[in-house]
Amino acid sequence: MADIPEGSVTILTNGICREQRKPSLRMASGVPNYKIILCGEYGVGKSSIFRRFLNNTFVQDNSKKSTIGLDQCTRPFRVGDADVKLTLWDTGGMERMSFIGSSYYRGAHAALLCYNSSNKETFTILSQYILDIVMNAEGAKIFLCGNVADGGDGKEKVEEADLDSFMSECGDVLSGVYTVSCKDNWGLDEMFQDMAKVLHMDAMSRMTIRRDLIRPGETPELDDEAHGKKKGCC
Ligand SMILES: Nc1nc2c(ncn2[C@@H]2O[C@H](COP(=O)(O)OP(=O)(O)OP(=O)(O)O)[C@@H](O)[C@H]2O)c(=O)[nH]1
Ligand SMILES: [Mg+2]
Repeated sequence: MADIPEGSVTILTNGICREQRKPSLRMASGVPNYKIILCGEYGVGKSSIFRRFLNNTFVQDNSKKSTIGLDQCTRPFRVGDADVKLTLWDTGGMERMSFIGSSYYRGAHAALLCYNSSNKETFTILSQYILDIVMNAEGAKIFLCGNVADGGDGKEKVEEADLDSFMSECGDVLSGVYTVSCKDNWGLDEMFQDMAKVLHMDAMSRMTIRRDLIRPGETPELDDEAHGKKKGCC
């Protein structure tokens, strides 16, 4: 294999080996790039959200094929008068505990925690995922996304009262709560745009706080430690 640049990770995607830079956030020399990982139970629509982000498509795939390996895609966004990028990472539930898992969580600025609003089982397990994120992606912001707002053909639906009670227990650790439908292409653009805004505003306020600590001539860089301190969990 060719020399891997410093700070890169090697990813296996469906058997294909490829290299990529470890995400870091350079504020002075380039456009800030925020890494967001998709989390949540099998079949909640993580890859469907990824596809909407990638090329605005939807696949009604009933073959129950789980995502294997990792995938990632970067898109530009505008926040106020600043250019920023979001890089969305997708993996299947089965990869979470494998060796791939650590690359997935490493350097994440945020996790988009997804559930299927027409399948309550995917909702009741959310606190376990929050714990996972807090343990493995220290400092990452957590955004909650209820997919399948079109109703789907699921089992027991997630009611407004379920969400209210979850929010009263775990609301403090969430930086945003969204409802979307990948099928109807509803709520997704607004969600990505809002996440870009929240992440960038947060990074900017951290930059202001850290400005006094940066010596002249140094490039300010927000790295893993700079995302913030470990949050508590519900
Ligand atoms: N009705 C409806 N179906 C959806 C929606 N989003 C995804 N689906 C369907 O839900 C199924 C699972 O979607 P995926 O995107 O593969 O789910 P996943 O979370 O990536 O699953 P894993 O890779 O196994 O973890 C597919 O059949 C999708 O077509 C939605 O908004 N509405
Ligand atoms: Mg998937």
